[in-house]
Amino acid sequence: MSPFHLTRTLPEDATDAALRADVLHGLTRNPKTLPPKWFYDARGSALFEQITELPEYYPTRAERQILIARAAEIAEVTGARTLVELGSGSSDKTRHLLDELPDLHTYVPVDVSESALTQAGQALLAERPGLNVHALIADFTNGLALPDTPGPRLVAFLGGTIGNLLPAERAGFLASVRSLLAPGDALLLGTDLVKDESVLVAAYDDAAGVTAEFNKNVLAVVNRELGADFDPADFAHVALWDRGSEWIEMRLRALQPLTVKIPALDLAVDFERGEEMRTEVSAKFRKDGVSAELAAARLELTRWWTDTAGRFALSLSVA
Ligand code: AVJ
Repeated sequence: MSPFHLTRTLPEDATDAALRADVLHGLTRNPKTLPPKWFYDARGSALFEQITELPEYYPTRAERQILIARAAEIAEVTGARTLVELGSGSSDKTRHLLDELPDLHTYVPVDVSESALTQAGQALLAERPGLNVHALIADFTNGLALPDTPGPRLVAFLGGTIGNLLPAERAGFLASVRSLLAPGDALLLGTDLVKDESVLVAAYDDAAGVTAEFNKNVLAVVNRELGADFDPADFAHVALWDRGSEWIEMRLRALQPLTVKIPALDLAVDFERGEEMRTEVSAKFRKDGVSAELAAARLELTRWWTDTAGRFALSLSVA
C-alpha cells in the first residue's frame, strides 16, 4: 500500500459554490467585504511566497526561528505520533518540526488546494521514505474528520493564519479543533503579536508593492471564476492598523465611481469614488488574549515561545 493517501472531504464543486456565496454576500452589503481565503489561487499563492521573503514581512522568519529553536522541545513535550497541519500549503516550515519528531507515524496535511497537497506530500516522502502521509482536501474552518491514526496527535496551525478569522469565527474554529483532541493531544498555534504600528503597517504595505498585487489578486480570481469585469487598476491597496480591534485591515479603495458586472451571479455592483472594500483582517495578539481564547475552547496554554525580538509567538496547549 502506498504511504501517500489523498482524501477529498470537499465535493469538487464546493469551492465554486462557496466563492459565489461569499461574493454575493460580501458585495451586496455595506461596507463591502471579500474573505481572504480567495487570495490563494496559483498566482496568489506565489505572491504570498514572495511576501514571506520581503524585508518588511517578518512573521514567516520569526516563526521559523521559533520552530528551529523549539522543535526538539515540542517533540519531547508532545511525543507526537500523528502531526496534523491545518492550512499546510507548501509544508515548508513544517519540515523543521518533522525532522525532530522521531516517533512520528503519520503526517496529515490539510488544505483546500489539491495541487499544494500532492506536491508537498511527494516532496516529503522523498525525504522521509518511512513516513505515512495522509493528505486531506478540506476547508478546516468547516469542521474536520481526521483519519484513524496513532496518538498522541499534534495539531499545528502556523503562520498566524488564525488572525485572518474574526473573533467569533476564531471561537468556533478553536472549539472545532478542541473536538478533534483526546487527552494527551496538543495544539501548536502561531500568532503574530501586537507591536509598533509602523512595523505592522509596513509588513502589509511593502515598498516593492508585492502585497498590493496580492490584495488585488482577489479581483482576478473573481473575474476568472465568476466572469466579473473588475479592473485591478481601478483600485488602490490600503493597509491600516485598527487599534481598537488590534488588527491590520487590508482594503481595496475604488479610485473612481465604478459599476462592476458579475455575470455568474447576475449582479451589477456599484462603487462610489473612494469606497473601500475590506479584503482581510490580520489580528495581532497578546499572551493573555491567546490564553483566554484557548481557555474558552477548553484548551489550556502550557508553553509560550517567542522569537528573540518578541514579534511572533508559538504556543502549545492541551486538551
Ligand atoms: C496568511 C496569516 C500568513 O495575515 O499575515 C500576508 C496573509 N496578508 N500579507 C497574514 C497576508 C497580507 C498572512 N497569513
